[in-house]
Amino acid sequence: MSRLVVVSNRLPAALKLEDGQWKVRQGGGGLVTALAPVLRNRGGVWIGWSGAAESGVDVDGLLSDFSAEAGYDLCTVSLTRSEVNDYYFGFSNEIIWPLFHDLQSRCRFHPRYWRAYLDVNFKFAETVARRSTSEDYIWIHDYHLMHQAFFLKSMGVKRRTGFFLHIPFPTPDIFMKLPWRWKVIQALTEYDLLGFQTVQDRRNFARCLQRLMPEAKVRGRGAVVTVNLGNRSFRLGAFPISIDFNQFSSMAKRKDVIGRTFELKEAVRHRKIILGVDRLDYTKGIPERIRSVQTMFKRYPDLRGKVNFVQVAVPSREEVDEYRELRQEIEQLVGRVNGEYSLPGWVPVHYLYRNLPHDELVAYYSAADIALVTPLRDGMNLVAKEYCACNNTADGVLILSEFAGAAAQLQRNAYLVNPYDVEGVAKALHRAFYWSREERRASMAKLRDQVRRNNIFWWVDSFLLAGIAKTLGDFPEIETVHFERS
Ligand code: ADQ
Repeated sequence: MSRLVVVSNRLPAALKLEDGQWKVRQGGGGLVTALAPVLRNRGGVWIGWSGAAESGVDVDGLLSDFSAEAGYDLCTVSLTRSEVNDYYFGFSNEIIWPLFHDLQSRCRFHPRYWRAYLDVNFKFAETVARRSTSEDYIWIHDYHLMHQAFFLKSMGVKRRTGFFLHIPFPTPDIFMKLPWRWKVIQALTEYDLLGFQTVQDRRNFARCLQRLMPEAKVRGRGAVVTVNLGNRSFRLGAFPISIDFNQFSSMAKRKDVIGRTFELKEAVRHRKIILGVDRLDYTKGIPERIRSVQTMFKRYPDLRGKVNFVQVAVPSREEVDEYRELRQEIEQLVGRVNGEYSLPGWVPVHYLYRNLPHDELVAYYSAADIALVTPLRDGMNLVAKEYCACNNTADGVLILSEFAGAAAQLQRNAYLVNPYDVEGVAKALHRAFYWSREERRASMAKLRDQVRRNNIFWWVDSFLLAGIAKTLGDFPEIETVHFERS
């Protein structure tokens, strides 16, 4: 029986040092949100780094309870402090992350980072080789681990491999800045299937490939195409990631969540709520968004006292100076707007810097009249989809950046904006505020339909069908391991 082996930089459970003791915590971020429901109770394996760069910690012991609960095995790859610094903070987050989000001026192209990236990829590939069989399907995730198929092949290990890139793939003029561009492209050609969030990303990859390897021939049309390269071929596809629609929608209908939603609305005296929810990252366009809200209050005095902007930001990469500076910038901007526009009994911007429990996040989504999702660039953006799923009354408005992958799917019924155009975003907010109930319902009902149909299970099935002509149903659920072990 073949199993799914998921490989990603981080495991879905993270080890955190709290009061001098290591604790297991459910990991955050889009990838975990998307993949945890996929492996649950299917007896597969998830290989990744635990988040603890220390030796002498009984990582396996700490994670075994989590594995039993989750219904699949967690297998850790341990990293040293300097590997974490150079491979994760360095190559992944100071080179690939900004470059692939079109922010090349933020890149630091250190040769040391590249070497560490290769060493760590090799380490991961050794673990994959050891923990899988030739029957398994190896599904590798994201830009940290682009060299897995390359190293498995160079070790002589035969595996069926698929790679999914969660972030955008840049155009050739940006990608060509990467000093190791040829080696990265070559490594990616070793996968059997390469998945991207949008057709645009897939096209960008094909153009970079043809620029660097003119002998590569791309054939076919539609979502999945074939590349012939020498005596082998592999496939490229666009697979827009999604969410577990029913889970969000039904949580929003829970009595306690409805109660909490009401409390949130009451707290702002039933004024309209504009909501932003993001990991605190410079790609998410949070300062630009606050400036747009500021411009909205300046240009449209009719909205003063009638609307609240709530920004929820999840702490992210707090060790990095750039992220600390971004946090300060956001806090100053919030202070400035509130200083300028507050009235007795009304504070225009509410800013929450924390991770919210799932039901609390859903209550915020349900309470919001307008979701303001304006990343400068984003692979997909799950927040946009989560907002639609929670909007059971279907009378909210989604304002969405044209540079989010989600725009390719949701453009017809979301209000698309350019996040750099603060005047344009302010105007969109003003218009959305006055949309009639019928207009809101017509658009939101279609958005919900789209997200309901193209949900996370549809995403997994499309990837697996393209990769191995199987669907999730071919990896049937098993008895919860939890009971067998106790
Ligand atoms: P991320 O950049 O992390 O993911 P995103 O798609 O926005 O981005 O997902 C963020 C996730 O974090 C959402 O599921 C959201 O619910 C959760 N979250 C946000 N704020 C939260 C809070 N305060 N408390 C708790 N949870 C919160 C990367 C890519 C994206 C891509 C995803 C999936 O950068 O472009 O959509 O992977 O492929």
